[in-house]
Amino acid sequence: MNDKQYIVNYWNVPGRGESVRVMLALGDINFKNNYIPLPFPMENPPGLKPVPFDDGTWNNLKPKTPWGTLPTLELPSGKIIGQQRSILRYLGKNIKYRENFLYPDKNEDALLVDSFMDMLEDIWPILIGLNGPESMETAPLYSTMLGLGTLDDFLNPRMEEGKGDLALQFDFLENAIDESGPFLLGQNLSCADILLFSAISWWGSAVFPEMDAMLYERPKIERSIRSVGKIESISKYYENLKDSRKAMPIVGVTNYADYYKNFHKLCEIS
Ligand SMILES: N[C@@H](CCC(=O)N[C@@H](CS)C(=O)NCC(=O)O)C(=O)O
Repeated sequence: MNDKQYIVNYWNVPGRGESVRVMLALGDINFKNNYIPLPFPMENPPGLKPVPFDDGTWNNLKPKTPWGTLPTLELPSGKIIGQQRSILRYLGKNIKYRENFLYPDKNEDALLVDSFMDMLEDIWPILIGLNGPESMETAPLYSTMLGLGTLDDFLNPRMEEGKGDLALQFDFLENAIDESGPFLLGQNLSCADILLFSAISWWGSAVFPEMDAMLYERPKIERSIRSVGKIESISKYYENLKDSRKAMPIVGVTNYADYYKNFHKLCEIS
Protein backbone atom coordinates (compact mmCIF):
# COMPACT_ATOMS: atom_id res chain seq x y z
CA MET A 1 0.00 0.00 0.00
CA ASN A 2 1.18 3.55 -0.55
CA ASP A 3 2.04 6.04 2.15
CA LYS A 4 -0.84 8.51 1.75
CA GLN A 5 -3.16 8.86 4.67
CA TYR A 6 -6.33 6.89 5.26
CA ILE A 7 -8.98 8.47 7.50
CA VAL A 8 -11.28 6.43 9.72
CA ASN A 9 -14.49 8.29 10.50
CA TYR A 10 -16.17 6.91 13.60
CA TRP A 11 -17.23 7.83 17.12
CA ASN A 12 -14.51 7.75 19.79
CA VAL A 13 -15.60 4.32 21.03
CA PRO A 14 -14.59 0.94 19.59
CA GLY A 15 -17.97 -0.12 18.13
CA ARG A 16 -18.00 -1.09 14.47
CA GLY A 17 -15.04 1.20 13.73
CA GLU A 18 -12.44 -0.59 15.82
CA SER A 19 -11.87 -3.52 13.47
CA VAL A 20 -10.97 -1.05 10.72
CA ARG A 21 -8.52 0.73 13.02
CA VAL A 22 -6.96 -2.57 14.08
CA MET A 23 -6.55 -3.71 10.47
CA LEU A 24 -4.78 -0.48 9.53
CA ALA A 25 -2.57 -0.70 12.63
CA LEU A 26 -1.71 -4.29 11.80
CA GLY A 27 -0.73 -3.29 8.29
CA ASP A 28 1.46 -0.45 9.64
CA ILE A 29 -0.57 1.88 7.48
CA ASN A 30 -0.54 5.58 8.08
CA PHE A 31 -4.06 6.61 9.11
CA LYS A 32 -5.91 9.23 11.08
CA ASN A 33 -8.79 8.70 13.47
CA ASN A 34 -11.43 11.34 12.81
CA TYR A 35 -13.59 11.06 15.90
CA ILE A 36 -17.17 12.12 15.23
CA PRO A 37 -19.09 13.23 18.36
CA LEU A 38 -21.67 10.58 19.34
CA PRO A 39 -25.10 11.88 18.36
CA PHE A 40 -26.49 11.69 21.89
CA PRO A 41 -28.28 14.64 23.44
CA MET A 42 -25.89 14.81 26.36
CA GLU A 43 -24.00 17.77 27.63
CA ASN A 44 -20.36 17.93 26.59
CA PRO A 45 -18.17 17.96 29.70
CA PRO A 46 -15.94 21.07 29.73
CA GLY A 47 -12.36 20.72 28.54
CA LEU A 48 -12.64 17.44 26.61
CA LYS A 49 -11.22 17.50 23.09
CA PRO A 50 -12.52 16.08 20.81
CA VAL A 51 -15.99 16.73 22.22
CA PRO A 52 -17.62 13.36 22.91
CA PHE A 53 -21.29 14.20 22.35
CA ASP A 54 -23.50 15.83 19.78
CA ASP A 55 -22.42 19.18 18.37
CA GLY A 56 -24.30 18.85 15.08
CA THR A 57 -21.43 17.16 13.23
CA TRP A 58 -23.25 13.86 12.60
CA ASN A 59 -26.41 15.56 11.27
CA ASN A 60 -24.28 17.34 8.67
CA LEU A 61 -22.12 14.36 7.84
CA LYS A 62 -24.75 11.60 7.63
CA PRO A 63 -26.20 12.60 4.24
CA LYS A 64 -22.68 12.80 2.81
CA THR A 65 -21.77 9.22 3.82
CA PRO A 66 -22.36 6.41 1.31
CA TRP A 67 -24.95 4.58 3.45
CA GLY A 68 -25.95 7.06 6.14
CA THR A 69 -23.84 5.18 8.67
CA LEU A 70 -20.38 4.97 10.23
CA PRO A 71 -17.73 3.66 10.04
CA THR A 72 -16.49 5.09 6.79
CA LEU A 73 -12.95 4.92 5.47
CA GLU A 74 -11.53 7.72 3.36
CA LEU A 75 -9.03 6.27 0.92
CA PRO A 76 -5.88 8.15 -0.09
CA SER A 77 -7.63 8.80 -3.43
CA GLY A 78 -10.30 10.78 -1.52
CA LYS A 79 -13.01 8.18 -2.13
CA ILE A 80 -15.12 7.39 0.92
CA ILE A 81 -16.38 3.87 1.49
CA GLY A 82 -18.75 2.47 4.13
CA GLN A 83 -19.77 -0.84 5.69
CA GLN A 84 -17.43 -2.41 8.23
CA ARG A 85 -17.12 -5.84 6.62
CA SER A 86 -16.63 -4.47 3.08
CA ILE A 87 -13.85 -2.25 4.38
CA LEU A 88 -12.25 -5.25 6.12
CA ARG A 89 -12.33 -7.30 2.93
CA TYR A 90 -10.84 -4.42 0.95
CA LEU A 91 -8.03 -3.91 3.48
CA GLY A 92 -7.57 -7.67 3.78
CA LYS A 93 -6.86 -7.89 0.06
CA ASN A 94 -4.03 -5.41 0.55
CA ILE A 95 -2.54 -6.28 3.93
CA LYS A 96 -0.45 -9.34 4.63
CA TYR A 97 0.47 -11.01 7.89
CA ARG A 98 3.32 -13.51 7.66
CA GLU A 99 3.17 -13.64 3.85
CA ASN A 100 -0.60 -14.21 3.66
CA PHE A 101 -3.29 -11.72 2.76
CA LEU A 102 -5.81 -11.15 5.55
CA TYR A 103 -8.61 -11.83 3.09
CA PRO A 104 -7.57 -15.17 1.62
CA ASP A 105 -6.90 -15.71 -2.09
CA LYS A 106 -8.44 -19.15 -2.02
CA ASN A 107 -12.17 -18.93 -2.74
CA GLU A 108 -13.25 -21.43 -0.14
CA ASP A 109 -11.18 -19.80 2.60
CA ALA A 110 -12.59 -16.41 1.62
CA LEU A 111 -16.09 -17.85 1.89
CA LEU A 112 -15.36 -19.12 5.38
CA VAL A 113 -13.99 -15.71 6.39
CA ASP A 114 -17.19 -14.11 5.05
CA SER A 115 -19.40 -16.47 6.98
CA PHE A 116 -17.54 -15.80 10.25
CA MET A 117 -17.89 -12.07 9.66
CA ASP A 118 -21.56 -12.32 8.68
CA MET A 119 -22.47 -14.32 11.75
CA LEU A 120 -20.81 -11.68 13.94
CA GLU A 121 -22.87 -9.02 12.20
CA ASP A 122 -26.00 -11.10 13.02
CA ILE A 123 -25.12 -10.91 16.73
CA TRP A 124 -24.35 -7.18 16.60
CA PRO A 125 -27.88 -5.73 16.36
CA ILE A 126 -29.19 -8.07 19.07
CA LEU A 127 -26.61 -6.69 21.48
CA ILE A 128 -27.12 -3.11 20.45
CA GLY A 129 -30.88 -3.43 20.76
CA LEU A 130 -33.23 -0.89 19.21
CA ASN A 131 -34.40 -3.36 16.56
CA GLY A 132 -37.45 -4.42 18.51
CA PRO A 133 -39.70 -2.43 20.77
CA GLU A 134 -36.77 -1.37 22.98
CA SER A 135 -36.28 2.23 23.95
CA MET A 136 -32.75 3.56 24.43
CA GLU A 137 -32.94 2.88 28.17
CA THR A 138 -33.80 -0.80 27.60
CA ALA A 139 -31.32 -1.48 24.79
CA PRO A 140 -28.16 -3.16 26.15
CA LEU A 141 -25.61 -0.94 24.43
CA TYR A 142 -27.39 2.35 25.05
CA SER A 143 -27.84 1.41 28.68
CA THR A 144 -24.09 1.53 29.29
CA MET A 145 -23.59 4.53 27.00
CA LEU A 146 -26.17 6.47 28.98
CA GLY A 147 -24.35 5.46 32.17
CA LEU A 148 -27.11 3.17 33.44
CA GLY A 149 -25.03 -0.01 33.74
CA THR A 150 -25.37 -3.40 32.06
CA LEU A 151 -28.79 -4.92 31.45
CA ASP A 152 -28.52 -8.19 33.35
CA ASP A 153 -32.24 -8.99 32.94
CA PHE A 154 -31.69 -8.95 29.19
CA LEU A 155 -28.35 -10.76 29.19
CA ASN A 156 -28.71 -13.51 31.77
CA PRO A 157 -31.54 -15.55 30.19
CA ARG A 158 -30.13 -15.10 26.70
CA MET A 159 -26.69 -16.27 27.83
CA GLU A 160 -28.02 -19.29 29.73
CA GLU A 161 -25.71 -22.22 28.99
CA GLY A 162 -27.02 -24.54 26.27
CA LYS A 163 -30.33 -22.66 26.11
CA GLY A 164 -30.19 -18.91 25.63
CA ASP A 165 -30.26 -17.73 22.01
CA LEU A 166 -27.09 -15.68 22.38
CA ALA A 167 -25.26 -18.48 24.21
CA LEU A 168 -26.13 -20.79 21.32
CA GLN A 169 -24.78 -18.30 18.78
CA PHE A 170 -21.47 -18.17 20.65
CA ASP A 171 -21.48 -22.00 20.77
CA PHE A 172 -21.95 -22.20 17.00
CA LEU A 173 -19.07 -19.79 16.62
CA GLU A 174 -16.85 -21.84 18.94
CA ASN A 175 -17.66 -25.05 17.06
CA ALA A 176 -16.89 -23.53 13.68
CA ILE A 177 -13.34 -22.53 14.63
CA ASP A 178 -10.43 -24.66 13.42
CA GLU A 179 -9.33 -27.18 16.07
CA SER A 180 -5.60 -26.61 15.84
CA GLY A 181 -5.70 -22.81 15.54
CA PRO A 182 -4.49 -20.47 16.71
CA PHE A 183 -6.75 -18.47 14.41
CA LEU A 184 -10.28 -19.05 13.12
CA LEU A 185 -9.11 -20.74 9.94
CA GLY A 186 -6.05 -22.37 11.49
CA GLN A 187 -2.50 -21.12 10.99
CA ASN A 188 -3.36 -18.07 8.93
CA LEU A 189 -4.65 -14.86 10.46
CA SER A 190 -7.61 -13.34 8.61
CA CYS A 191 -9.73 -10.22 8.83
CA ALA A 192 -12.41 -12.35 10.53
CA ASP A 193 -10.03 -12.77 13.51
CA ILE A 194 -9.62 -9.00 13.61
CA LEU A 195 -13.39 -8.54 13.60
CA LEU A 196 -13.82 -11.16 16.33
CA PHE A 197 -11.09 -9.53 18.47
CA SER A 198 -12.75 -6.14 18.07
CA ALA A 199 -16.30 -7.40 18.61
CA ILE A 200 -15.68 -9.49 21.74
CA SER A 201 -13.54 -6.76 23.32
CA TRP A 202 -16.22 -4.16 22.60
CA TRP A 203 -19.21 -6.22 23.65
CA GLY A 204 -17.29 -7.26 26.79
CA SER A 205 -17.40 -3.67 28.07
CA ALA A 206 -20.23 -1.97 26.20
CA VAL A 207 -22.87 -4.63 26.77
CA PHE A 208 -21.48 -7.24 29.20
CA PRO A 209 -19.63 -6.31 32.40
CA GLU A 210 -16.64 -8.37 31.17
CA MET A 211 -15.71 -10.72 28.31
CA ASP A 212 -16.06 -13.77 30.60
CA ALA A 213 -19.66 -14.69 29.74
CA MET A 214 -18.76 -14.94 26.05
CA LEU A 215 -15.47 -16.78 26.66
CA TYR A 216 -16.66 -19.26 29.30
CA GLU A 217 -15.97 -22.80 27.99
CA ARG A 218 -15.21 -21.39 24.54
CA PRO A 219 -11.43 -21.80 24.44
CA LYS A 220 -11.09 -21.41 20.67
CA ILE A 221 -12.73 -17.98 20.66
CA GLU A 222 -10.41 -16.97 23.49
CA ARG A 223 -7.36 -18.40 21.71
CA SER A 224 -8.06 -16.38 18.58
CA ILE A 225 -8.55 -13.05 20.35
CA ARG A 226 -5.54 -13.57 22.62
CA SER A 227 -3.40 -14.41 19.60
CA VAL A 228 -4.48 -11.20 17.87
CA GLY A 229 -3.66 -9.20 21.02
CA LYS A 230 -0.10 -10.58 20.92
CA ILE A 231 0.63 -9.07 17.49
CA GLU A 232 3.19 -6.34 18.06
CA SER A 233 1.87 -3.70 15.66
CA ILE A 234 -1.55 -3.96 17.31
CA SER A 235 -0.31 -3.65 20.89
CA LYS A 236 1.88 -0.72 19.80
CA TYR A 237 -1.20 1.04 18.41
CA TYR A 238 -3.01 0.73 21.76
CA GLU A 239 0.07 1.68 23.77
CA ASN A 240 0.41 4.89 21.73
CA LEU A 241 -3.21 5.90 22.27
CA LYS A 242 -3.35 5.04 25.96
CA ASP A 243 -2.85 8.59 27.24
CA SER A 244 -5.45 10.04 24.87
CA ARG A 245 -8.10 7.91 26.58
CA LYS A 246 -7.86 10.27 29.56
CA ALA A 247 -9.90 12.79 27.55
CA MET A 248 -12.99 10.63 27.60
CA PRO A 249 -16.22 11.35 29.44
CA ILE A 250 -17.63 9.73 32.55
CA VAL A 251 -21.40 9.34 32.36
CA GLY A 252 -23.28 7.83 35.29
CA VAL A 253 -21.53 4.55 36.07
CA THR A 254 -19.72 4.45 32.72
CA ASN A 255 -16.19 5.69 32.22
CA TYR A 256 -15.96 5.81 28.42
CA ALA A 257 -12.22 5.09 28.63
CA ASP A 258 -13.17 1.62 29.92
CA TYR A 259 -14.66 0.82 26.53
CA TYR A 260 -11.04 0.23 25.47
CA LYS A 261 -10.07 -1.81 28.56
CA ASN A 262 -10.39 -5.26 26.96
CA PHE A 263 -8.22 -4.24 24.02
CA HIS A 264 -5.55 -3.24 26.51
CA LYS A 265 -6.05 -6.45 28.46
CA LEU A 266 -5.68 -8.66 25.39
CA CYS A 267 -2.63 -6.69 24.29
CA GLU A 268 -1.24 -7.04 27.82
CA ILE A 269 -0.89 -3.28 28.25
CA SER A 270 -1.05 -2.25 31.92
N1 LIG B 1 -23.86 -2.68 8.42
C1 LIG B 1 -23.25 -1.42 8.78
C2 LIG B 1 -23.97 -0.88 10.02
C3 LIG B 1 -23.48 0.50 10.33
C4 LIG B 1 -24.20 1.13 11.51
O1 LIG B 1 -25.34 0.78 11.85
N2 LIG B 1 -23.52 2.10 12.10
C5 LIG B 1 -24.06 2.81 13.24
C6 LIG B 1 -22.98 2.95 14.28
S1 LIG B 1 -22.29 1.41 14.78
C7 LIG B 1 -24.48 4.22 12.80
O2 LIG B 1 -23.90 4.78 11.88
N3 LIG B 1 -25.46 4.80 13.50
C8 LIG B 1 -25.88 6.16 13.30
C9 LIG B 1 -27.03 6.32 12.36
O3 LIG B 1 -27.53 5.31 11.83
O4 LIG B 1 -27.46 7.50 12.17
C10 LIG B 1 -21.75 -1.63 9.02
O5 LIG B 1 -21.37 -2.74 9.40
O6 LIG B 1 -20.94 -0.71 8.81
